[in-house]
Amino acid sequence: MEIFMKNHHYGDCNYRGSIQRLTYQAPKEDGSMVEKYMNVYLPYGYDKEGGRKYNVLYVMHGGGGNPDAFLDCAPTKNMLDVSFAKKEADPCIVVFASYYMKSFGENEVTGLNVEWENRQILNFQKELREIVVPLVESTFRTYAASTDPEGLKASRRHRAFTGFSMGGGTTWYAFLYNLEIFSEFIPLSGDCWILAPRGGETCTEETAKYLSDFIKNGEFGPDDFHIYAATGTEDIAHPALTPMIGAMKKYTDEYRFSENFGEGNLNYLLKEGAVHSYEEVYQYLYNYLPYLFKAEK
Ligand code: FER
Repeated sequence: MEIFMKNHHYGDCNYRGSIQRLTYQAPKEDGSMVEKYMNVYLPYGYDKEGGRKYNVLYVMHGGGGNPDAFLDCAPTKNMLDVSFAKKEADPCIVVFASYYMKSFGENEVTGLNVEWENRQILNFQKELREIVVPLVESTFRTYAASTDPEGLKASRRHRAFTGFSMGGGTTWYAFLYNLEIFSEFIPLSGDCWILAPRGGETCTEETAKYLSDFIKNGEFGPDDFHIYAATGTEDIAHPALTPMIGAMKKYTDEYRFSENFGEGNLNYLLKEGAVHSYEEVYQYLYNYLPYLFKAEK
């Protein structure tokens, strides 16, 4: 199927959002604390419209990255400014966080140990639920009336997660471990590693069955979430993500695939010729952004 993508081109925009840095302490695996930060994008007008509440999109970088990666490696901020200024998408708060348990600038990542990375993105789910989301949503004007588990659950329709590569893997884990507090998921060029690294390729059918059983046996049904997946035909994630989505489609009780974005609960964007890079995946985000947060409030 041919995908008709729109392309964002960097251009002047007079309605610019701002970016604030939030720092926080998080516990490492050994219990010691580390100072971390995240970048919080506040859309244009945030300061003026006192009574307004905002949806929140959480964004995760790829392997070796940091909270600045999406902002440094692609014109993501300009894309957000333009989307909101042109009213293509509803203005939302966008949070750029990190799964690494370190202070950035200290050490360099040398080569990727997939087992270790897989553990980090899984461990991050607790920090996401217990520290990141409560801090962001008690600081800024969101739909969370409170940031205890009940308050976050009640506002789950107003919270989405996306990420690139290992951040795409983090997105699948957010789906499996934090569906109580998130309803929309945009895995960009990353497959689900719940059974094994590159499980979408090495154990395709088992991974799809795991994802199906998760919904079949869980608290939330097919109307309670939406997955917008994407990659490119020259992307290293293509041999893992494409067969995995294909296998998920067969579980029609849980996954309602649609070629029309925003319809069903599972969409897929496969861009001809696109490689594994921030410059490609931020464009997928641009295409999906208009469909976010449209569900019944
Ligand atoms: C994937 C392809 C590549 C994926 C992760 C990667 C989680 C990561 C590669 C790297 O960081 O080098 O499908 O899924």
